[in-house]
Amino acid sequence: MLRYLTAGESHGKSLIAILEGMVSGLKIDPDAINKELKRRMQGYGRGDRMRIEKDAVEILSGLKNDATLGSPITLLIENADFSIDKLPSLSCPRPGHADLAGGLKYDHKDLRNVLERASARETAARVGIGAICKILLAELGIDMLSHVTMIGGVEAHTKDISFDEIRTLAEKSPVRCADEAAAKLMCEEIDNAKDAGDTLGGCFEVVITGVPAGLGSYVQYDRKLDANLANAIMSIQGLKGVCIGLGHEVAHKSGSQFHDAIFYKKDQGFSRKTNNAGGIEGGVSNGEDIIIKGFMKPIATLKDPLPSVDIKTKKQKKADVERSDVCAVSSAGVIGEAAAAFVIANALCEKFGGDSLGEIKRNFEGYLEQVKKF
Ligand code: EPS
Repeated sequence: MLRYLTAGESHGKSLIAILEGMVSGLKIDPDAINKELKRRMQGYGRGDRMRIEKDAVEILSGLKNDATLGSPITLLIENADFSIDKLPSLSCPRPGHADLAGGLKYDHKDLRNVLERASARETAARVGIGAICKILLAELGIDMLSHVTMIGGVEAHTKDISFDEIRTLAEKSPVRCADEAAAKLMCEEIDNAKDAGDTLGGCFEVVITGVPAGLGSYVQYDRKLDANLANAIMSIQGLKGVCIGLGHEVAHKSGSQFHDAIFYKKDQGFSRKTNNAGGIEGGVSNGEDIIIKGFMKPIATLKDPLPSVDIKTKKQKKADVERSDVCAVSSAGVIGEAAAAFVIANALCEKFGGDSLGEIKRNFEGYLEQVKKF
């Protein structure tokens, strides 16, 4: 079983993540982690903090000569903006942020004590964890991408574009959107929102390819792969919805329109011509691409703030304003990949036993043979 914890405040000294249960013998190139950290920081609409930080990982434990030992792996990412003790206190909660609910819960009269940990800055640590999981997935032939499919009501059209093309187009887009015309409109919407002192949310898609049939299980609620992916994606700051495959569109379809008919060819095995289920049936991967959509709300810090109440005076006041992003959906997609990579890596370790890379690979390949002969 894989598990991890993160620690660190947004403007504290650093972020830390500890990953436990990763196989031994996996070569970790810190640059592969740094590449993911950099991807997370980019995107049209991100705020000034992303110009201050130079996210880079230091690996404090779990490796010898760049290979995993099977012991806990500790990642450290320094905060360039280490200013927590000097920052002003906050008393007017921002609607949509954790400020008020967190203040009530922990009895914090300075709402900065809430936002420091609630901030999406924490996701840098999670992207570090996901980057290590992706290295394991790559060893087993599993690959993934993310791309933005909607910002501020502008929808991308990518239906007939291949996995590789979507990745190439998304990686060079300022909003990580594979539809260039839509990306241009999304940037305009972000500009308009910024000028109006407002913010935007949207939707991203994660596509995972090469996952064999049989990850997760239908036998118990907490072993369902779709439920575990939904949990991981929903835990990303600002996420309000997750769906697998067509997701909420199921409500518009009949059974014959929705379900993916099954075909068989001797040399290819079982296959589908559609993938409305998003690669998971009954909580179990079915061998098709896994498709996850995440829906992010608009950032809660508005430069033209909504009405709020000062928690000290109880007087009606505008919500506090902090440095923030106008739109962070492009980053959320990268974080979504990391969150999904962890869940898939964990499901692989559960199914194939994961003490060493050699063992998991051997068991994985043996199982693929079994599936081929089914
Ligand atoms: C973030 C760092 C934060 C914000 C953002 C995500 O930096 P700061 O608060 O210092 O400007 O840019 O966090 C939020 C949107 C939020 O609501 O907390 C990051 O590293 O991704």
